[in-house]
Amino acid sequence: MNILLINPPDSGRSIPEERYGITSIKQIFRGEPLGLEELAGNLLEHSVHLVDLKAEPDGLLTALQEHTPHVVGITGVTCEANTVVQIASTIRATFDAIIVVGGIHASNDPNFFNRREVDYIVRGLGKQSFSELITLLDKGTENQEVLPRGIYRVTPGKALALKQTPATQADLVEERPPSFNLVQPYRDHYILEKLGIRMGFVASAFGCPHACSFCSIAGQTGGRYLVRSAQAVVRDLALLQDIPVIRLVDANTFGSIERATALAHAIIDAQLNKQFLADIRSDTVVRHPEMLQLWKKAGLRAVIIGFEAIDDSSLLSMHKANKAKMNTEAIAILHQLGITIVGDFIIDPDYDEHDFDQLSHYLQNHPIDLPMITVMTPLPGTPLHASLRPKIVNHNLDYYTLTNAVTPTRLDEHRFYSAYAELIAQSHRHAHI
Ligand code: B12
Ligand code: SF4
Repeated sequence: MNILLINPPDSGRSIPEERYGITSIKQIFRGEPLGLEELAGNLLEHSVHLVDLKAEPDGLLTALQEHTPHVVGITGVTCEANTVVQIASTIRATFDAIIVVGGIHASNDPNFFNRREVDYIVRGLGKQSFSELITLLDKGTENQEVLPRGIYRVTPGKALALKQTPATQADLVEERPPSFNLVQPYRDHYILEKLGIRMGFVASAFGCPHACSFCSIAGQTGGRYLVRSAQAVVRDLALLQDIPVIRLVDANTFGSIERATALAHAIIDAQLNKQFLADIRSDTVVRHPEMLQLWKKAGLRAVIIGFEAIDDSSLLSMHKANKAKMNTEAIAILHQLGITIVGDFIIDPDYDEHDFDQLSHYLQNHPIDLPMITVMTPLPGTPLHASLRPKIVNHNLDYYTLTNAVTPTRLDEHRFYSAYAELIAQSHRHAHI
């Protein structure tokens, strides 16, 4: 079959920009659509193409005309969900293709895509199940057989009959690497912007052993934490031969110390000569500094840590299962090891001037190389969304970029975004990674 995989263009809207002319808050990141490359890696019996509309915003119609797909697969995060529907609608109006939607928003909020513009919704990892769906469609027997796990045929006007489908090791299809070659034409777009260096993505783990209330990662694996073998990860790294910096895109690369240690050894032995960026929790840093030392030897250049908040009561309310003291200790350990810290913080729409001052003071007094500050956002499908639902005033998913307040701000809204912008300006003054 001809299959076209589509990465949506940069999406998302900005309240501070639209209402107050504050342009410094909206973020734009770059990187390869690894999820789609992973899917393609398990569709080798078919003719698969990929169009990355982030790198080539006008590429959709040409891609459709050139590849005349029988099936299109579209991915998307929450702030891209409306754009995904628009793309599906454009395709529906002009081409006769089966339209499948998957990714993090489809996994967490599948009913959003339960509409006429779409044919199938895929929840979870999809690498195995999507390939099985394609086989059924290819044979023309899809109507007579039970759909693969996590896949739903749309039933517009009637809620989907959802089932819990936790992912298993088999869903990783480790033996088949991502089709990195599909994004070759776009490689120059995937750079670490500050340094102008090419950066590639590799996945080594899926899901997370924790369950923070605001986080949508649980939807990716149905709540499970799954790791790939060191051999499979090293194989993928070696495939990205000419790429010097690799972002391990896992939500938590170090959720299994045993596997993370084995992976560091395997990377060292393979002499790949690459540098890495990876996500880690602060309590893992504090409990396992020796593992970080090993990873430093393996090429770990920077870690991304969800510090989220500066006091225990806020961490508790987020179900972060961590302490502010751990954050401070982790900063000292990483500093000593010479590992760059990218630190995520979440400001609450309920913030008053005092809260902004306290966070500002914390950032001035802790050596975090690049603080990343987002607004607490109730992403559909998360426990936070369930608890904040009655307070949500903005339901347009275009604004769910994690840089807009979709619940009311305690401060005057203009003041809230001005204080937010000041915090970003202050924290980025000395930023470097
Ligand atoms: C890499 C990454 C990016 C890349 C995305 C590259 C791309 N697609 O173009 C970049 C840097 C561009 C990016 C941008 C953003 N990101 Co981002 N990103 C990630 C990260 C770290 C990894 C994603 C990844 O590659 N995973 C590995 C792949 C293999 O897994 P996957 O994408 O889930 O795909 C698998 C399945 O979901 C499924 N699947 C996926 N798509 C499809 C499609 C079909 C048809 C099928 C069948 C299956 C399927 O199959 C894949 C293989 O198993 C995640 C966190 C995480 N660990 O997941 C955050 C994450 C996805 N990002 C997030 C956010 C918020 C953003 C931004 C909004 C940030 C911002 N403030 O601007 C922007 C959105 C882009 C925009 N403005 O339009 C959130 C999303 C939360 C949500 N529910 O919306 C996450 C979860 C991080 C977080 N903070 O919680 N991001
Ligand atoms: S530790 Fe990180 S990835 Fe895991 S649930 Fe919490 S925020 Fe999500």
